[in-house]
Amino acid sequence: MTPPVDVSRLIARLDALGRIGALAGGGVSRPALTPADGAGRALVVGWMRDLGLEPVVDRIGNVFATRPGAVPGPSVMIGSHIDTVATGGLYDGNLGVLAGLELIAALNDAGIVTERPVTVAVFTNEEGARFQPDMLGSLVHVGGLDLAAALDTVAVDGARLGDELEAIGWAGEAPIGGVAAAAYLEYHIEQGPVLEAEGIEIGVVEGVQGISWTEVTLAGRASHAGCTPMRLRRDAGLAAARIATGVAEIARDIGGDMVGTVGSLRLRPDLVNVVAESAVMTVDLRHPVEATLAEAERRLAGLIARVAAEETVAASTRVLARFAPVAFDRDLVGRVEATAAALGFGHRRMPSGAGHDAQMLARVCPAAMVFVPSADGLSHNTREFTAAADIERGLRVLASLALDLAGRVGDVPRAEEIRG
Ligand code: HGY
Ligand code: MN
Ligand code: MN
Repeated sequence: MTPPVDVSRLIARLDALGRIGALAGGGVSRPALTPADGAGRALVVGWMRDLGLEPVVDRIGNVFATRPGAVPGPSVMIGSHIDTVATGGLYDGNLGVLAGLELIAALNDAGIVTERPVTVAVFTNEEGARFQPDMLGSLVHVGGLDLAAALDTVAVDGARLGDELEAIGWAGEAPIGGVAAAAYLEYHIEQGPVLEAEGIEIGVVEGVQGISWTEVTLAGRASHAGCTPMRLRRDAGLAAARIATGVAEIARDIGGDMVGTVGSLRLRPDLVNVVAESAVMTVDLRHPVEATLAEAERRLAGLIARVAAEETVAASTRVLARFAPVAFDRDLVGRVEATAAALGFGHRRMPSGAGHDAQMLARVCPAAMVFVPSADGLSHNTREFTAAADIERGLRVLASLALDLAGRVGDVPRAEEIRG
């Protein structure tokens, strides 16, 4: 049975949240623990209170709002994130959190009493673009990262995570891991081209591929671009460029699902007539099979050593994130599939190319995800878009399954019934 969810109400909330950090020309910029993130949190927590929930904030800033069930205990948790990359869209993360609120609203509207509590969760710093690793808040929640170490994480802009959390007023007092989940569901846009290309309405996500993020620092020597013979240069910019092309060659040579990305590359002094003294770059490698991801990492290490020697620069590396592939709970994945089928939606099983908080919750409870198509396969792009009809289908799958998992004790007597 599907609670009476209202997709227009969900879309209105997506639009309202999207106005916080809105970019001229479209898109959203709400990087983790910036004032825009703080304002987004305040809006969402206000909606939680409007729905009769009492949100709690833990010490890493995760927010949990629970609708009580007839029987106290671990809840059915619906979660995701509302921080975005700096060139983000309306849907990445936000859809999963606001769909959870829409479920709560529908349960309230219908007067449904669930057996289990239902919790909506907002996890801190899922994106990992400002503070690494990604999925940091949910990783701390499940005990995968020490709170003190997380609070001492330094951003790419030099800020300390704990200071930023205090500065935006979202350093909570609730203990880490204090809200237990019996099961975790995350509703998310696919962020890639598969569902749209195949004309399929629902993605039944079987797991998340492995993720390897490395920061590479190359130290050469600044010199005059016009006066320094090529043979005498220690050009960090050239070394970085060779590594960047080498990353693409590694991914293409391994082939299949292997992907490799150099998303950030900063040169110093970054001047037209100066041979670059230093380069700091990031390498994002991903693959569904751990052994293959490890092979790509080995090849990257060899590439860096070889280029550094040939260009006479010093190279150092720092791991920013490393997560092995995660398989979601088989039974729960099966129930996502069965729910989509029961609702008559076309569906297919698939892996997630992107990381998600669900991969962390999977460490402590059965977790699964529901995907809907991304227009043009775009995400982490201001043109990110998912049509209302697609949003509604995913919402109905999420709501139906969540109510099944929570159990339905019965309807609270409606006021008119009581009056007789
Ligand atoms: O990078 C990712 O996969 C996610 O967006 N944090
Ligand atoms: Mn996301
Ligand atoms: Mn993202």
